[in-house]
Amino acid sequence: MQAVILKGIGGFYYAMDEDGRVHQVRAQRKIRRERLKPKVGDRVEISPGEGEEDGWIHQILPRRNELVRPPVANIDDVVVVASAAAPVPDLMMVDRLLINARRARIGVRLVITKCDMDEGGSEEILAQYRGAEVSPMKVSAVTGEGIDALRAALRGRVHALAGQSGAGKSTLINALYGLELETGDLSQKIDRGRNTTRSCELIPVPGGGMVLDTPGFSLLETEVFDPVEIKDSYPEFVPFEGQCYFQPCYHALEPRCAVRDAVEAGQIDEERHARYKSVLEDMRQRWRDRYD
Ligand SMILES: Nc1nc2c(ncn2[C@@H]2O[C@H](COP(=O)(O)OP(=O)(O)OP(=O)(O)O)[C@@H](O)[C@H]2O)c(=O)[nH]1
Ligand SMILES: [Mg+2]
Ligand SMILES: [Zn+2]
Repeated sequence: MQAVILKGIGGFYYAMDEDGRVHQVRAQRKIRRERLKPKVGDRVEISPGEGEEDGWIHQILPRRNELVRPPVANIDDVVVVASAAAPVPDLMMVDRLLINARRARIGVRLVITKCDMDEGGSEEILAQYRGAEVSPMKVSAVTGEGIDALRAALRGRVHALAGQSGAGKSTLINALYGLELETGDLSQKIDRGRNTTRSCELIPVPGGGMVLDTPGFSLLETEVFDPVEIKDSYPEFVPFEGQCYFQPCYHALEPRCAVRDAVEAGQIDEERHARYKSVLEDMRQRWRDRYD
């Protein structure tokens, strides 16, 4: 029968079948030999165990998409969570999450949370993502603002929440679905120097969708790829593509670049473009060193 892997712990996997029953299964030797490691979100062919016995995974069905860290597959949307208040949002991290999700062909959405403590922070963030096609939403887990609208937007979809430690991902999932995932206050996170959320588990939610909580600072691992492809993850550059003097153009330092002109004219956010240039520089370095 077919099932979806909800979580994996030490060689055991928990796979949910079409009737919502969860089976404890292990990967057949054939799969291990092929060096295929089942991932959370994988659709698998299983035979359930009898009684106390474990069942077996016979086959991993082809993946629609996958991420390296956390190792998950077949996600519809990555919901990037950033805080309107503390911790000060790390927008470089937001940009990198967007790039990774878009390269993996996963939908993206930017959610600004803690809007009950907003003193203008949310508008400052949103201004930088005008034209970036991130379907932004503002929410607060304290007042409930925006929670129903976000739940409706995510209905029936498999979505992973990602973003900085302390941004409020687990708290938001609890508010959306009435769950009791562990959350932690900011001072504690700094003292302990680690994330509150550490595991990676898909949770079925009403409406046929599933949610995945992730630890802050995960989802960031990028493969090394040709730096000229980074701009493909910036929808706000698209209207100017093909209008630059040099082709292909990196939209970084080249003269007579239509994207840089658009930045000067205020049509593309300056800080987002500045961060783009440093992501580009970093990838150029890694691309040059890729055979070392
Ligand atoms: N005022 C306010 N505080 C919030 C809101 N959402 C989360 N918080 C607080 O922010 C802190 C961090 O929340 P978590 O949900 O643990 O953050 P996280 O993103 O899951 O963090 P990691 O698991 O470490 O990645 C907690 O003290 C929450 O109570 C909100 O909407 N408003
Ligand atoms: Mg958490
Ligand atoms: Zn250009």
